[in-house]
Amino acid sequence: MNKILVIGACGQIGVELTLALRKKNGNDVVIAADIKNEHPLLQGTGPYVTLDATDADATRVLVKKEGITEIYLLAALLSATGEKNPKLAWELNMSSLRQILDLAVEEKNIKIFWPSSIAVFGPTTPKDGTPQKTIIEPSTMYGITKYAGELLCQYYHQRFGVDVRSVRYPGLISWKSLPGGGTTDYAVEIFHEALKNKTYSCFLSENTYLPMMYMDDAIRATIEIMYAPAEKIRSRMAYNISAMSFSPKEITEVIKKQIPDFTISYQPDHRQQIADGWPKSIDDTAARTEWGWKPEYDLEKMTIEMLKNLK
Ligand code: VAH
Repeated sequence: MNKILVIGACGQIGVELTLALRKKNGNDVVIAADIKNEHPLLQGTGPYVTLDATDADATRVLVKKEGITEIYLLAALLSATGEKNPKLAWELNMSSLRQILDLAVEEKNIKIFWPSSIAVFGPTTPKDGTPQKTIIEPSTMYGITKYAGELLCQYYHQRFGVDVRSVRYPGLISWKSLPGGGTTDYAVEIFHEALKNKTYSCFLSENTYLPMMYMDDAIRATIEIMYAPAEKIRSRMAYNISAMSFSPKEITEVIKKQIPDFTISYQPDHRQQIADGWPKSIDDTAARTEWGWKPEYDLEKMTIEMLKNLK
């Protein structure tokens, strides 16, 4: 019998992943956990516990008491916040992962999902059609924790047989829950501002191309990789997954088809340098051939969904 724990359940991915896992498995077998107060969209949909992802003892007690068989570890500091507090980013992102992997060694029957990011790639990585295996020299603390985490996952799989699976999420766009502290967050803010004020001041320059994905695709990719037969998962670092790439200028043009008098201005800030170190587009052939990944949302379809739901 599956018993699932989502750590970081109140974040941008966590809220939607928790709801999707409850829909798939039943509400009561999915325990949502976060250090924050329960997100309004989760209230009344299933069990919730307050948990500090870096508290190894509390996590161990919860996992053993509940007989957890699957853990989704989403707690992390993202790229922009991580640059403001690199020490905390390393401690939170790495200690939370390390203790979950150690738990899986102790308990034997725990399957783990842990998100990596295209932030593992840095300024020396080829920017177009970035392959899964290439030059990987992250230039942000967040990217460093994600690459170190991928290597840790591969080590724990090879050395101890831990069944841990991971994908490199691109920038994620959602309407149910807000992102926090990311460099790609402009692509969420722009929709809110377009509807509220019909204008947006963008913190990235107009031709900053970045790989992006609608949250529904990201959640489906997460569930598909977790429920794929183990023999299909050939990489225990993380799979590139991709759906689209666009610039602030391009997304503005698509929004203007729905809101003709929307205008944008550009005031690049410290996040521009982070974005400039990331790929423009991603090659996700391995995910497509090994476990059947395929996106369903492009920029047009996502824009219609975002504006319809935010209205
Ligand atoms: C960030 N949204 O901006 C995250 C993501 C690829 C970007 O990892 O930090």
